[in-house]
Amino acid sequence: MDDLKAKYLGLIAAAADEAALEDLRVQAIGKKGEISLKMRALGQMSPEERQLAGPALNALKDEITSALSAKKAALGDAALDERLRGEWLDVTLPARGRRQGTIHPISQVTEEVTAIFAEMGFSVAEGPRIDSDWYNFDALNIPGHHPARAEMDTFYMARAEGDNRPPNVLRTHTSPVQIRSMEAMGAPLRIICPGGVYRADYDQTHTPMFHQVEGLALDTDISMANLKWVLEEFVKAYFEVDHVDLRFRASHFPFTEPSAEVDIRCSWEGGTLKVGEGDDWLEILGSGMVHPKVIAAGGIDPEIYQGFAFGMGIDRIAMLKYGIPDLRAFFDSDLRWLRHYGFSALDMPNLHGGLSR
Ligand code: 2NL
Repeated sequence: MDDLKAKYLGLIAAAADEAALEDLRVQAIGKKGEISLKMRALGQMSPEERQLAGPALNALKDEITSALSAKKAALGDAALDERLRGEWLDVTLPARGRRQGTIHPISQVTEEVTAIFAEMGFSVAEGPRIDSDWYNFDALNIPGHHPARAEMDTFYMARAEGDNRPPNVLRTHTSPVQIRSMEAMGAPLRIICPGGVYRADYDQTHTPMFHQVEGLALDTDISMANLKWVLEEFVKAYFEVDHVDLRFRASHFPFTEPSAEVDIRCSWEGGTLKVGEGDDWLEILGSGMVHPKVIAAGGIDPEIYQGFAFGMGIDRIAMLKYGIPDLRAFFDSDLRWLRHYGFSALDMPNLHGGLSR
């Protein structure tokens, strides 16, 4: 028994890897292992012999089992140490100049818009891209028969056979995020909601997925004057000019009353856009005072709170600011295009360091 013990404990201590350890386990205490066979032979012994050999064999088996698992753990630790040594990395080294992609203009513009509105006290809210028709339409005062529903070229999700609930939709605007934010945070509220939206439309100026940023400010004393100031500040900061003229044109949206589309004064000299001068007007966003029904749909009392909302296309304002002629190139994943129009990951837009460099 002592010889067996010395033999196996020695072999286990010397095992080089987990495979060798497993071989030893089979050899010693596997079904036909040396110790297992001896245990099987207990049946042929006299009761006196068995009383001595049985417990001793059991103790030996236990000892070998724990030696095996201790060695296995030690081998695992050693393997981990080895791997950590091999994968050691000095994280304080400067980044390699092995530039593959760049920051996409849509990401850049989203960060720019976020930085501008953050300065004015707006936080960013996000939500699901697949949402119920209630959040996408009804809550926004767009009932089932409303022409806006048909006009939106909505993508509908499939329902399981026999499920007669109205189908979910790919959100056609980021407004459902604003309804969810009203429900979750109540008023007063100042948020912007940037993100991808979907409409079944594809041509020179439309892609089935595009990006929008909407804004919402609710409080007890908000008027169109606040909307005008916020948008003026935004346009100046975004186009990085000291002066702009805005033109508010009466319009109609189901979710705002009154509603206005906003144009900015500009010129197109030699094909490049100059904001703040010239005799042309460029439409950049839609806006208005939030419809009381929409405030109520967000679980907020429209007798106490009112506010403004606006929405604009991120892709569109990115094309305008950075002179990108073709919308569809945004979604081509062409590295050459991205290297031309993209931005450095190390230049984070902020109002003090400059939005774009
Ligand atoms: C456009 C027009 C707009 C809004 C979006 C909004 C959201 C809520 C309540 C009220 Cl929750 N309004 N969003 C309001 C006016 C216009 O977008 O032309 N976008 C590109």
